Amino acid sequence: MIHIINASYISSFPSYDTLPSHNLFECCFIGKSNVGKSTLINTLCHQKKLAKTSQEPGKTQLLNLFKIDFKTTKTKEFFYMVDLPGLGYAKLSKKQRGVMTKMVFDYLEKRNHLKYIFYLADARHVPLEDDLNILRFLIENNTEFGIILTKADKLKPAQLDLSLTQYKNILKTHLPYIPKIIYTGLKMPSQYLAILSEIETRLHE
Ligand SMILES: Nc1nc2c(ncn2[C@@H]2O[C@H](COP(=O)(O)OP(=O)(O)OP(=O)(O)O)[C@@H](O)[C@H]2O)c(=O)[nH]1
Ligand SMILES: [Mg+2]
Repeated sequence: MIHIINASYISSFPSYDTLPSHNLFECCFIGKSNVGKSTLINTLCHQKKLAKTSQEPGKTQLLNLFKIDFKTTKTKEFFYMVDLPGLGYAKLSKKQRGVMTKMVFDYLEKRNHLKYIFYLADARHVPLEDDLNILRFLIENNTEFGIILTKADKLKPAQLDLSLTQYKNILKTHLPYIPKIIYTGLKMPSQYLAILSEIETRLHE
């Protein structure tokens, strides 16, 4: 298993083609505003303020690049994570929303360095048509991706089971296959290991 030993913020970029070039693994976190993308990056990296979070949706507005130092039993290496603005943040003007949506989708579609996408959604809600459209886009775009259902700590175990089943059932009827699903929540360390394991299997592909 990989261990993240350090993580640093590199910079924020306004478009996919202004991000620096590299030849390492890069993954990103997408999803609607406020689902917990920035919080997840901080938890994975054991830092409270690496990626900026907020109770107010719409905190992340640019493509934020982080360098992640990790070690295995044999080596020390690094890869990159990108924190993305939330999709469909209602309080922005239509024009601003359009700019941000284009920034995110251009990044997903055109960033050659991007090797894996984590699609985050709130474990308390079933996927809606807009979620399904994004998932269909990811499938059509041929990028490898997985789903992370966040805020599972807000559900009782039986409710979480039910939510997961309902989520999968809806995907089954609307998508050609069910992607890998991991749930996370505060104080659920094994789930974070499952995410690192997804990253680890793809680091050197
Ligand atoms: N209980 C609980 N709260 C969470 C979890 N993940 C995130 N939150 C809270 O949800 C709020 C939003 O978290 P962010 O990480 O800022 O969400 P985001 O997806 O980055 O939001 P944008 O940058 O606006 O797109 C914060 O108040 C977090 O503390 C979780 O797993 N459990
Ligand atoms: Mg954020």
